[in-house]
Amino acid sequence: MIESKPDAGQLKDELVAKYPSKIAKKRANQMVQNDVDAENNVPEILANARTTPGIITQRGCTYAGCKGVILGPTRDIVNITHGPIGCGFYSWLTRRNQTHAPEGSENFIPYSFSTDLKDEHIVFGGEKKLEAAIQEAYDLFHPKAISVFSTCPVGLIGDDVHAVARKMKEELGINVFGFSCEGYKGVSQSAGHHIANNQVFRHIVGLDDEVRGQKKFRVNLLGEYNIGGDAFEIEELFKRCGFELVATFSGNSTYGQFANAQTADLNMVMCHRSINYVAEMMEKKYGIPWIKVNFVSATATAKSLIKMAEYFEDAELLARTKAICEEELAKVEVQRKKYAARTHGKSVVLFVGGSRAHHYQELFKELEMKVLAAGYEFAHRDDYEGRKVLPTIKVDADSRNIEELHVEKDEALYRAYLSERKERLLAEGYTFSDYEGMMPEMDAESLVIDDISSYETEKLIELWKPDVFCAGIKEKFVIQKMGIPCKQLHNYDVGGPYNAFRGAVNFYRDIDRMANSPVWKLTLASWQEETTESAAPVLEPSLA
Ligand code: CFM
Repeated sequence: MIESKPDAGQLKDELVAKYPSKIAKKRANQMVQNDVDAENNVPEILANARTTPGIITQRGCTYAGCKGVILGPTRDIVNITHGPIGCGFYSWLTRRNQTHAPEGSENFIPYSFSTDLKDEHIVFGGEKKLEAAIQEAYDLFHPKAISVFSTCPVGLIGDDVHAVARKMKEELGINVFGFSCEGYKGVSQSAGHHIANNQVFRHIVGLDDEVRGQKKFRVNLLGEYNIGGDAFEIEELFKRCGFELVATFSGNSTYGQFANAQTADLNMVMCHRSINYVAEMMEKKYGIPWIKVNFVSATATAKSLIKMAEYFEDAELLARTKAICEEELAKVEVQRKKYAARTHGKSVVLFVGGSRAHHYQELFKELEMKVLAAGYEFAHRDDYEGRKVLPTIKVDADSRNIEELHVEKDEALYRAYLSERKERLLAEGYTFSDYEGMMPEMDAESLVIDDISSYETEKLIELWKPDVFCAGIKEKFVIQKMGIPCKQLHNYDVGGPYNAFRGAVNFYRDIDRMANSPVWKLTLASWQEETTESAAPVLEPSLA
C-alpha cells in the first residue's frame, strides 16, 4: 500500500499498470493530467473511442441516448421501443425526468410502449408486429405523434422502421417517424443523441409557424432534461425575468414545442454534448444564434440569465434580470456560507455523462470543495478541451456511421436580423457558439479520465480516497461499500431539483449530509484491515 497519496501522474501510472501493454497505452491516452497553459490550452485527450471488450464501462448504448435521453422527457409523443421487452422496460422512468401535464392533456411518460419482439419475429421479421403496435397505440390514445426506436436485433434482421413509419403516417394522418438508433450503432449514448437530433429536426421542428404568447424575448432552452424537477426552477426564473420560453429540448416539453421552436430568437445550449447538433442546424436554417448557458450553481445561473438578457439589448429586461439575480444570490449566499463551513476543504471526483461532470464542478466550488479528478462517459474532445479543437478532431469510422444532415438556409423563414444582431454583439465582445469545455476550468494537478472503468474507479478510491464520489447507479453501491458516499448525478438519487438558485441550496444540503455523515466510518474497504465487529472504528465526537 502506498502511504502518501500519489500525484495525478503517479495515479495515472497506477491505474493502467495492470493492463496488457496495448490496452494500457490506449487507456493512458484517455487519461491526462490537466495542464492548462496561459492561453487556456490543455493537453489532448482521447475521447469518443470504443471501449475495449472486457473492460467494465459506465457507458450506455445508442438506443439509450436516443430514446431515453432526448425523446424520453417529452410527454405527448407515444415512444414505441421496437425490440425485445427488456430494452423498453429498462429505459422506463429510471432517469427521473418529470413533467407537468395540464389537467386533461396527454402524458405518456408513465407508460412503457414496446413491440415485445420474440424469437419468431427475429426469424421472420418484425415489421408486421410494429405496424400492429402503431395501430394499437393510435386506437388507444389518438396521440399527435408516434415514434419508433430501433433496438439491436431490429438492425440485425433489417426491419425497415422508416418504411413502416411512412406507411402508418399516411394511414393514420398523424406524424409517425422512426429512429435507426440500434444500441450498437455508435460507441456510446452519444451517437443516439445525434440520431435523435437529426430526426427531431427533420420530422418536427418547423411544422408550426404561429407565434404564440409574448412576441419579445423568445428563447429555446436546449439540453435540459428536467431531472428531479430542474426545469420547473428554470422556467419560473425565465417567467420572472420576462423571457418567453418557446421550447425546451426536452425537459417538460411537448411535441408542439418542437414544432414551433423556429419562432424563437435565441437558442441557449445547456448540455452541449447531447444537443449541439440541433442548435447548429437551427442557426443554419433559420438564423437563430446560440449561446452556451449553465443553470447548475447559483453563480452560473446568474451569469447565464444576464447573458440572455444582454442579447436582447433591452434596458428594462436587463435591469429586471440583474435585480432578480442579485436578490436570489443574496439569499443563496446565506445558505452557502452555512454549508460551506462544513464542507470546506473536502474532496470530490465526478465521473458522469457528457456534461454534468463539468457543470457540477461549479456547485462544488460554491461548497469550497476540491475537485481531484473528473471525466465523462461519452463526451467528445470539444466537451473536454473546448470547441476550438473541433477542426482538429479526426472523424473515425464509428462517427462516420452517424448521418450528418445537410441543412440549408430556409429563404422564407431565415431571419437575417438575428444574424445581424449577432454580428453587432460579436463586435462588442459578446460570445456565441462558444463552449470552452471542462478542462480549462479544472486545477492543474487534477486528473481527467475519459470512460473510466470499474477497475480504475476502485483503484482511484483506494489511492486518493475522495470524500464524495459522483457517478451513477451502476457504480453507486460498489463505491459505497468502500466507505465513500456516492452521489448519483444522473437521477439525483431521490433528490433535486439542483438547478438554479433554490436547486443550488438543495444540493449544498444533500452533499453536506453525505460528506459529513458518520456512517461511512463504519464501512471498511477491502484494502483496510480485517476487523471484528467490536473493533469497528469509534465515531469522532465532532461528527456524531
Ligand atoms: Fe447531457 Fe443529460 Fe449529461 Fe446526457 Fe445522460 Fe443525463 Fe448525464 Mo445520465 S443529456 S450528457 S446522456 S446532461 S442521462 S440528463 S445525467 S449521462 S451528464
